[in-house]
Amino acid sequence: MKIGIICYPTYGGSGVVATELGLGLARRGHEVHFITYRPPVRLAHFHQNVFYHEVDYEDYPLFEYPPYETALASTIVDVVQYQNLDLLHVHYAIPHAAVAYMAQKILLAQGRYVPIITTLHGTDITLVGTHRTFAPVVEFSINQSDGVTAVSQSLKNDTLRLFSIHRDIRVIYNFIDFERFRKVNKEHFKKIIAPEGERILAHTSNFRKVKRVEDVVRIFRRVREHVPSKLLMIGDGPERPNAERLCRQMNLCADVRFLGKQDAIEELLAICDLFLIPSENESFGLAALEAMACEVPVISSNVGGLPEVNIHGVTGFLADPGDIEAMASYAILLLSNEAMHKQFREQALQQARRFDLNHILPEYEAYYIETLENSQTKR
Ligand code: GMT
Repeated sequence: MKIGIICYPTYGGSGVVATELGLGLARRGHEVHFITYRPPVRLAHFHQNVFYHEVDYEDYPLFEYPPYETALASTIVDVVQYQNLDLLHVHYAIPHAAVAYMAQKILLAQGRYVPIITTLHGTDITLVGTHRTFAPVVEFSINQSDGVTAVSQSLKNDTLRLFSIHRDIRVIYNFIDFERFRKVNKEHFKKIIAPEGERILAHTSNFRKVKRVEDVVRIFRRVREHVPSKLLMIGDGPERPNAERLCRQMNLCADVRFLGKQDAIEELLAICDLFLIPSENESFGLAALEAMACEVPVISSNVGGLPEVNIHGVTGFLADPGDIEAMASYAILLLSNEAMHKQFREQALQQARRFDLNHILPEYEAYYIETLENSQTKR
């Protein structure tokens, strides 16, 4: 198949999933065309069967708001025509589903039908998508897509609850590439971060409000009172200055490292003992899955799709968002009991295996074929 992938090229989870999916499909012999405004972050190397098309944008002094959607639609039309694509797979509904719909209609006027699959990722539904400035467009473009997937059962339920949807939504879970995410020996590195054998806790995110990053710092303070430990804060975003300020106020700076955006997350996870993800909302929690694949148990909130990934009392523990005391107590319990910690590490890996790329990728392939077949009549 010749597949066009439209996504955000940044460090956000949807862009990561889209890129890893494209690379996986290319390895299985499909021709994959990324259409984005910048090369996706995880598309760092040359890959056979993978092509990159930058959105062709022309600015003009009249435009107070750049008409990026128009430029993206025009680029999609051009790539579909020139590369003869079979299918468009758009990640994150805003604005990609609506833009793809526009491109589809332009192409149809030229006598060509290209089916669209929209993958819903999270905040496009649960947070931004429901705002009045987006909701009618999100709802319409989901209903108009030829296929729609959600990355968890919880996100599917949220979509059906928040919007008036009269079509099926397929749950296809996010996945993990075990070639990359697995525990490797980085003892020398561990000694630098935790020279006295302290426990290492980690958090990775894009530091937005929804991640409750300050809770991570507060949980860590409680843990550190009982267990000698260090905290790695990986990623960047609007809440980072607040989290750093809180560390100063709490006199934690000697034990907390803000590492900014990192490409080799798996090397950092390799030295970690516990992962914290206390989000207000989380449709899936890819960051938690990446940790579990590296044998790191997870303390998370119990919202959205997190309970589908992190199993309470098995791969880690869950608590209500904002319940810092409970999360800290669970962390202390796990870090103070060597046998339990070892068992949770093993169980985290077992659970992560359910989301192996090699299981999930064929689900996407099958869904592509099904969608192509169902859209035959529209051609
Ligand atoms: O909101 C984010 O943190 C980024 C966002 C995205 O779409 O870029 O992530 C969402 O999609 C990820 C990949 O499917 C999921 O693993 C995240 O749970 C989800 N984030 C939220 O729901 C907050």
